[in-house]
Amino acid sequence: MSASSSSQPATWIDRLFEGDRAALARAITAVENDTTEAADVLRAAHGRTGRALVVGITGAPGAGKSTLVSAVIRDLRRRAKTVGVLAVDPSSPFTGGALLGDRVRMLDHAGDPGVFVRSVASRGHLGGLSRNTARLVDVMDAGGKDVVLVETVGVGQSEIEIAGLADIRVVVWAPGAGDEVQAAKAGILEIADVLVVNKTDLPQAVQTEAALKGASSYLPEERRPVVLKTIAVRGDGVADLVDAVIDLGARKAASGVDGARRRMGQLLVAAVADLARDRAHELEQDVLGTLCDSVLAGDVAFDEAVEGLLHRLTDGSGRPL
Ligand SMILES: Nc1nc2c(ncn2[C@@H]2O[C@H](COP(=O)(O)OP(=O)(O)OP(=O)(O)O)[C@@H](O)[C@H]2O)c(=O)[nH]1
Ligand SMILES: [Mg+2]
Repeated sequence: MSASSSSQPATWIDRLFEGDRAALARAITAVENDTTEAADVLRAAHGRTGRALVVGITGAPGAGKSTLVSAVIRDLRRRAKTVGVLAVDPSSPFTGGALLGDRVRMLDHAGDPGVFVRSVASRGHLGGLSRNTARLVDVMDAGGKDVVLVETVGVGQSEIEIAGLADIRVVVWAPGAGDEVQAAKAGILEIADVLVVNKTDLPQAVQTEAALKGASSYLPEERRPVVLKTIAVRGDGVADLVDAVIDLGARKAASGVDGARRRMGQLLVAAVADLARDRAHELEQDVLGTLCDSVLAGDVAFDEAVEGLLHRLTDGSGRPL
């Protein structure tokens, strides 16, 4: 951004791109709360995304994700990589002990200027959460973080959606953390690039690993996740995990996969859907009512009505359908 366009916000936004911590914190808060500064931040940030490796870390509650994230941060710092972390909790906005625990656990990185950790509270509907997270990933990317880790709790559709923002998805599983069949059913194994069996210090880990390998053996070979074992509390297996993630990231980049572009695609599609829904809700009741009557009377096919409605929402001509 040039100095000539230096309205008040541009000054601090420039500092964001110089790796300034306070500016990054302010930018994230602005985007998270959708303040008037958010649009300026995002416009500037979107010209500078695409450098970071974005890693999604998901899995059942208590599987050891945060402990693992902490160990991964330590390993990445040894490799002189800067790290941004977004800890997302879709289920419990303000009550979640998990978030508090995550913050406490990550405190050992608090004095490190190369690490930036932020919890993302859930607000509004799920789509809003994943969109919000996508924007925050972009801000951290533009803010110069080499690696952005996104931790999500759970194994449902929401986590899959959020994990979709990542270049590399790591699914963490631990003995007793849940039913492996459930994981397979929820499609969580299908989205995994790396499947981590954590807590392998526990004796049941052998069965867990076998069950997960069994469940993922149904996937076509090229989509089968790499399976790795860790003991996050001791840091065992973490270097191998980081090696695998960096290697997969490099391979994806070499094959022309552009994560920032894909995230932008998701954001655009979601924004269009939002806009269409908002405008549809603003339609005068009689317009909608008439259309409903026509469909119910069999005069207009449902698909035709949808197309007509969409056309009406977009061309702005106000013509009758
Ligand atoms: N035995 C053993 N315990 C572990 C290991 N990794 C994590 N834990 C413990 O498992 C518990 C949960 O760890 P977290 O890192 O909070 O798990 P999480 O998946 O982030 O949990 P949520 O965010 O609440 O879903 C903690 O008590 C950890 O100390 C491990 O490798 N072995
Ligand atoms: Mg956690």
